[in-house]
Amino acid sequence: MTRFAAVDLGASSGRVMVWDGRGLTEAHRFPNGPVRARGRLRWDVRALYREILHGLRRAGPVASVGVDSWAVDYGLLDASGRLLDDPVHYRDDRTAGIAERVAARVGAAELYDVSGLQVLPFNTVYQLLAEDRLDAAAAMLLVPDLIAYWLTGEIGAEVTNASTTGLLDVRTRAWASGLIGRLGLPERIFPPLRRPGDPIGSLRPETAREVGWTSRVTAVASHDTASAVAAVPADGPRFAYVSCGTWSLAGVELPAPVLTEAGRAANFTNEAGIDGTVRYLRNVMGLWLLQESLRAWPGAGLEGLLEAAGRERPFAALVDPDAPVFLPPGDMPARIAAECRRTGQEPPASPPAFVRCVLESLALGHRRAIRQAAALSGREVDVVHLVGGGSRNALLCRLTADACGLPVVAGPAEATALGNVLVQARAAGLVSGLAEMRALAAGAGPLRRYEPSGDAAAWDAAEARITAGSAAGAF
Ligand code: ADP
Ligand code: LRH
Repeated sequence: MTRFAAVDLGASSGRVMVWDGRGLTEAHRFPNGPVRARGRLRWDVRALYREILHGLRRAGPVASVGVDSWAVDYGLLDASGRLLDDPVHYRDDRTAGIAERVAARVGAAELYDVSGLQVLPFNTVYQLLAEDRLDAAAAMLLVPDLIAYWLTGEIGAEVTNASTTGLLDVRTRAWASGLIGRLGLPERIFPPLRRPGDPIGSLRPETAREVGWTSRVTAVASHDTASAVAAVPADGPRFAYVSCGTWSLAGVELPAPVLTEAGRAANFTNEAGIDGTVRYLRNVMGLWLLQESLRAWPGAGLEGLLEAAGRERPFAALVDPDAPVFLPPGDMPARIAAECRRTGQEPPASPPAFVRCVLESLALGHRRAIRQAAALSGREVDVVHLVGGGSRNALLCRLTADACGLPVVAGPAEATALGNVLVQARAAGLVSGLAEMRALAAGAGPLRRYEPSGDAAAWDAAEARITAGSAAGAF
């Protein structure tokens, strides 16, 4: 049996998973999160690399390894290939005001026409413009490309993740040299592009010695969301997805980008998927709202809180989950309470009430993004596939089905790692194409179906409350 390993770095945990042709097993899981160092919020990428090597050692020999992670963040290498500093975390505030300055200089419509990307304050393009080490940089490597470089010694930029930089041409999927030049960014730092399935190289001899075996490393859809969408267990085109972890990425899969003014105004993104597909989606703030609330309640268990939240009064308090005030780390319950007060609502009075507020607000965020994606693209949607860690949250799945008025199929929870290994299996000639990948994903673990059962008028009224309250502006 040919085995493949996925290195999958999420914002809340990293894991090394092994595919044996039928299912995935976890070789190693380790926590991840922001660290403060040298005046910035950063990722401890060297510690992550040590965990990855440990995971690969535990995984045992495989035919190939693939690496994916969250998008947009990068490390800079100097001319000798050394990392200049730990990557800055996308929740750091160094990009405050930069998107507005760029829009004033280049024009927001023109930027969108080139890259098709939604404006998020942390897009790589804005981070690079806030960078103080560019002069010393020979290469900019997005996080999975940096890990692949350390594993193999080979430099490149995988295209699905490159599409989140704001500097990739959405039509040609090549670096947007004209835009890069106009923004005064050095062309030399953008490495040659590679596509999912391309060979990257073999483990460096010293890496192979450390893990105890050797293998090739294959480019996968290295943007975690692209891998997750590749493993959505859909059996036709009429589906929406929510890739639900730290973020909820909610939208549809299309054969070509939608670059309309209406899509830009709604801040929809056209990110690159595998096989030329387009992930037409919006970022919804996701389970970050819950993760960060949990940090404020030491000792509270997730399972008990979710159970209690299920018994809380519906629609007692709602917030716009995408309010920029929720983006940075910090006291999340206090910020939710402040948003409730600002919009004339009584703040939740207990942790379960906060959790109820977060999950209903998120379900409404999913509804808004999915309905807008369908309307803006013309794609009809019969079912919502909710994948990622959030698919283990039965209350959130039920609320999402009720809010959308559509069935939700929940799972796989490890869709990202599945998409990662299945691209490798396809590159090895063991899997035929996207349809077979999706069939394998559907068979790889239990899926749960939630039929919409809620009161549609109550959800319409809840949405109107959020829309009325979002005067502060959402992404
Ligand atoms: P990321 O890749 O962004 O780190 P994951 O896809 O791993 O995120 O999802 C992590 C989230 O999944 C957690 O924040 C948590 O809310 C949710 N989750 C994980 N396990 C469970 C569970 N057993 N029950 C409910 N929610 C869960
Ligand atoms: C999800 C994700 C998302 C990006 C964000 C930075 O993990 O990759 O698609 O917008 O992280």
